[in-house]
Amino acid sequence: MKKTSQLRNMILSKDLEFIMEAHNGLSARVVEEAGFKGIWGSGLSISAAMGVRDNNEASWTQVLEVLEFMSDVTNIPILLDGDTGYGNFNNMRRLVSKLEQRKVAGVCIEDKLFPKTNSFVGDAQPLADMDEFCGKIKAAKDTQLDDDFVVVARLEGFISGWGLKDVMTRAKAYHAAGADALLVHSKKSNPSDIDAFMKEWGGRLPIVIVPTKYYSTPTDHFRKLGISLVIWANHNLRSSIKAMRATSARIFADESLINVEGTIATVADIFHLQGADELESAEKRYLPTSGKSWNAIVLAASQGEKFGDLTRDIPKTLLKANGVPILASQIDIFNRMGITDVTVVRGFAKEAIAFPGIKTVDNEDHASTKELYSLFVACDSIKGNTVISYGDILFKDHVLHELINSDGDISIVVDADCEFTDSYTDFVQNDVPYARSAFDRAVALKKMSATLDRASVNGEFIGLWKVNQRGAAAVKAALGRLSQEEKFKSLRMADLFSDLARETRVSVIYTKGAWMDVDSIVDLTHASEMQ
Ligand code: SPV
Ligand code: MG
Repeated sequence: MKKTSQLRNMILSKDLEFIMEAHNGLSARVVEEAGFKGIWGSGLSISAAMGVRDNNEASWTQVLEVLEFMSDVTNIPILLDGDTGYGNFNNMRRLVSKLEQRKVAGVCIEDKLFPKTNSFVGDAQPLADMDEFCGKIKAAKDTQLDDDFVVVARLEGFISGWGLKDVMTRAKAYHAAGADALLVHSKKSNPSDIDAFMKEWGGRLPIVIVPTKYYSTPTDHFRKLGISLVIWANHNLRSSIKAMRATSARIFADESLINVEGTIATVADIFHLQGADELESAEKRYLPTSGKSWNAIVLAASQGEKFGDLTRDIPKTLLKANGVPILASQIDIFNRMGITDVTVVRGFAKEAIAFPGIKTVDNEDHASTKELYSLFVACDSIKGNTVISYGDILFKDHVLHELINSDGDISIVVDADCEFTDSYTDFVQNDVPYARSAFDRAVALKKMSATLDRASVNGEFIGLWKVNQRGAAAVKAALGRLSQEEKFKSLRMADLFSDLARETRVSVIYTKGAWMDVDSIVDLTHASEMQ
């Protein structure tokens, strides 16, 4: 329901309703969370929170800015304490327009002079000319575009020491001018002004009160009088002053936080009030999949016997291309993409793999097993939104970017330009061959094997792939199945993918180049050139 309609309903309802003071976005959120159906945008509190006096020292546009924050972060209506309307009827018109634009549901104006003085300061404050004030009310009502916008006329007669007769005369005039409700203010410590007014008024318009000074009057008394709306006008501001003073004094005296930590709101509570949860879910919806929620597994257990002396003491993942260990390049590329949760499966010469910030899992059987078993030991790190890579490949940022932004529960990167060499290669057969014209077609893996018939080969798996949550579950289930097989320890990644491709869709992302398999001295030289 529109905020204006909510406020109008409250004012018109038969029940006694309550609104609570707020003075900024944060306190507005607190009021809404407490369960209140509306907010009083108190002039006293808003000015005090700015550190200035309640004498229109803050300009009306500065007040408007505060209101905009309050309105943006809440779903309940705000009734603004509009003081005297910040000028004459013309200023009032502009105020109403600006309030409506900011979804502020209503405004209360008081029959005093600009610049106003708070009702509890001094005695016998001069009142506005009655007819001039009626003009302001009419101007406000004529300006509002939304029929439900609420204009409350506030009677300061009792505050200024006038009697019931004069207050009543003005009340009738403001009613006739089109006010939606009247706020009858009193600074007595008992409700006698209000009692007298209500007796005579007889329910012609809804009545609003601010029982700051007659706070000990039981609320039921107001109910019985037929009051429509009670404003608790400044109690959040006052409570915050007391709490802040106590905290500041304690920390100042202690030169420590130890005695306050348990007595104040947690930082998590601040995040909650700021709506951090909403941002988190919006990020999931709107941000290109950032690495934040991703993790990576690098399968880096093998020695790489082919490299002879180069890998006598270190695993091949630590071979340097252009002076940088392959694994370091991979970690770097993951970090650049925002993926900081990186698990490296170590095996041969595991002590040599020690990079800051990485997690490690060890494949103790590295000498007699292949990369699939390394993945199996890292099973707990297959969480969903996980990138998995062989530890002996280099790839360009855009390849990883395309992979993590791709749809598909399980996606693998396949180079359509594969070579047929003596080295072990994960050849793939897909349902759609690579073609320039089919660049945005969805492609699925049919089979992966090192021994595919050449004619059916559509490319080579580069050793880089990803899973989302569903994909992770499918992979874990497949690993579970395969691990029952006797020859499990000798199975390869190709066996996993062929198994998966039978059960579920394995999406293929074609690339041409932009990666390198550092599998021979020759490749290593090329890798240096690629960097
Ligand atoms: C305010 O909250 O600013 C009010 C109410 O106008 S009172 O302070 O009681 O005047
Ligand atoms: Mg005020």
